[in-house]
Amino acid sequence: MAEGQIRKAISGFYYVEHEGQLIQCKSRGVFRLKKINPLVGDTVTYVPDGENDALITDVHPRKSELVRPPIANVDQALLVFSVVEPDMSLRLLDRFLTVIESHQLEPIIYISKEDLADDQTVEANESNLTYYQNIGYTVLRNRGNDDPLLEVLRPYLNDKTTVLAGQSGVGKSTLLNTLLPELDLKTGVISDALGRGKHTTRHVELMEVAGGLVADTPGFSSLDFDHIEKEELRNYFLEISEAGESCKFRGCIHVKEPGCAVKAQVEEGIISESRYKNYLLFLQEIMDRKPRY
Ligand SMILES: Nc1nc2c(ncn2[C@@H]2O[C@H](COP(=O)(O)OP(=O)(O)O)[C@@H](O)[C@H]2O)c(=O)[nH]1
Ligand SMILES: [Mg+2]
Ligand SMILES: [Zn+2]
Repeated sequence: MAEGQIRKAISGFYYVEHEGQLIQCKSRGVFRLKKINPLVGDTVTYVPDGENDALITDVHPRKSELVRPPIANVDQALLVFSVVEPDMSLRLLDRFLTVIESHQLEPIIYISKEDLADDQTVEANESNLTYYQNIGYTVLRNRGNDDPLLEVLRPYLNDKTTVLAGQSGVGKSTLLNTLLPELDLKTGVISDALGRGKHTTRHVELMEVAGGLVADTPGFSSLDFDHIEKEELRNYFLEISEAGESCKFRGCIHVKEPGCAVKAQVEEGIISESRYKNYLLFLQEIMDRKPRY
């Protein structure tokens, strides 16, 4: 018996890293009955078999688990946003941050393609991002593909398991290729007949990058709030959560309750209007959700 970490999964096979080698494994048939689904990122026990594939016999407890993409034991999400092509959307940023916070992952916001934007756009974007920095988020900016910023990013990846997230075309594969040139991932967006961006990245794989592990996946393929309750959402907006401690009512969800400290801070311009609007919008989305049986 030996222990290792699943680094990739392709058509029923798991590739388990053990002392620098990838061991091809199958999982025990009984896992299917017990509904145990080994995930990339899992630490597993396996039994080597001289001739055939090794057999995974045990999946160790996870510290985190994502469903889409299916991956375990992730620490943080590197959230890639481009200033242009596609344009930066604060609503999408807040949506990503909410989902990431709800999974207790640490977000790092990474801004690409500043070199393609005009000064005015870059400036407007910068002032928006300063707000996110002030409420406690790490924001890294990249002005071009060979920016020394990559050196700034490396320490954040060290010793961490990072999942990349962001819309198609923002520069996730480009970023990974720059960090790890031998990777040679396909970049660029190929459109299919329906005009949707087609992901060039197909399976989930953890790669050793800058002293840590990074997953190049299509990112969060779903950004819905199905797993979030309406009383929970306020916890995922850091500044709303902090201001909310001064609300008159303990259960205040900061909509129209009297003595709401969050609304007061929005009126004073301390909490950004766009963040609060997005909070209300997401709250509505959660409240409109059809009950599940
Ligand atoms: N000018 C410029 N182009 C970039 C930058 N980052 C990515 N690109 C280009 O944007 C396109 C999409 O990038 P890609 O890495 O495939 O995006 P992904 O879909 O997020 O993996 C490619 O043509 C890249 O060369 C950047 O910072 N500046
Ligand atoms: Mg890509
Ligand atoms: Zn309140």
